[in-house]
Amino acid sequence: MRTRITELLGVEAPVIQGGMAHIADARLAAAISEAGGLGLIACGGANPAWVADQVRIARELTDKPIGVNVMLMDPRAPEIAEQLVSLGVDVVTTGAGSPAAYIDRWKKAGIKVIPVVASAALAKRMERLGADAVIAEGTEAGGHIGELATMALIPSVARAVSIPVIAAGGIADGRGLLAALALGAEGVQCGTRFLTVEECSVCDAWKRKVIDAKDSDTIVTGRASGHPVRGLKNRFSRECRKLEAQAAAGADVKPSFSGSLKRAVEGDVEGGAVMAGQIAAIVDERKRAADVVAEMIAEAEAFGAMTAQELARANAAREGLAS
Ligand code: TUI
Repeated sequence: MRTRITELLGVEAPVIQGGMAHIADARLAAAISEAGGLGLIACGGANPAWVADQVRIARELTDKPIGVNVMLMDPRAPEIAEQLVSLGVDVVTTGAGSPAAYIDRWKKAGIKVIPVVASAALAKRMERLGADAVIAEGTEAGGHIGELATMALIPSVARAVSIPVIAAGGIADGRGLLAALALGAEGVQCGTRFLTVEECSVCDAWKRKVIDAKDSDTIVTGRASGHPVRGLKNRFSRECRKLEAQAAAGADVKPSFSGSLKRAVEGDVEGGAVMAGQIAAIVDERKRAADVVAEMIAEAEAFGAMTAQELARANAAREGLAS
């Protein structure tokens, strides 16, 4: 499956891994890149020495392209951004802010720059500043989110820019990839889908929660703070929502999000922020990263060749196999 994204990145499959701060390490990134997609190491919440170490390990595990994700709300983002210039990574994706201050520096170092955007206006700005592509991430996604849904955001962003668009938010199988291509994207970014793979370091309880999740099992906290974050319902997210409701009614209370993702990553899946997207509803097995990527491509190609009637039959058969 070739698109401008596979050409740009030098990969076989137009499937890239979501940032996933505190989670995505060399092992996960290398597994996805080895599978023909693009794996990334998450710099969010990490120290520069850890990032350098993980890039070195990923280089030992694969000869394929490797990226990093920079979380721009991270206080250490400026330091990490500078460090990337000498680390020899192929691609940088950014999230939760504007990477305007860093794009020139990264491009001059030969790094492909792909910011996450949540609107057509920001996509246009990123194109003007020299971004190689954009990731348009809908509100279905896990973690820090924007307002627009993927179904509306992708065609809007694809119309607004001429650089290639990668769709994110709510995509976890070949049907999602095919739908994204139909809406004008030339690749997809998946986070939730890769949470449960064998090579992903999150604890078993987190994987279990993703596998067990129904479509209504995610919740958004932090809207009042201006930094909405989607995660799975648990004691932490319910308590946050309760405090947010009390604050809206005038009470002098405020939920604390600091350290909440780290807590969950360390195994406290009731007391921490277990970030995941709405598509957790259809993620129901573990698999290896390589199988996830291969099956996505095969399914998108097979479904893409079908008539409407055949699609209905194929979907029915798919559910029959799943249950
Ligand atoms: O960045 C993400 N998702 C994330 S980051 C993260 S780490 C975290 N840890 C603790 C608390 C909160 C977060 C977990 N998930 N996705 C990319 C993304 N970027 N989605 C939306 C945006 C975005 C939104 C507004 C990007 C830019 C923007 O406006 C930029 C501007 O300044 O105009």
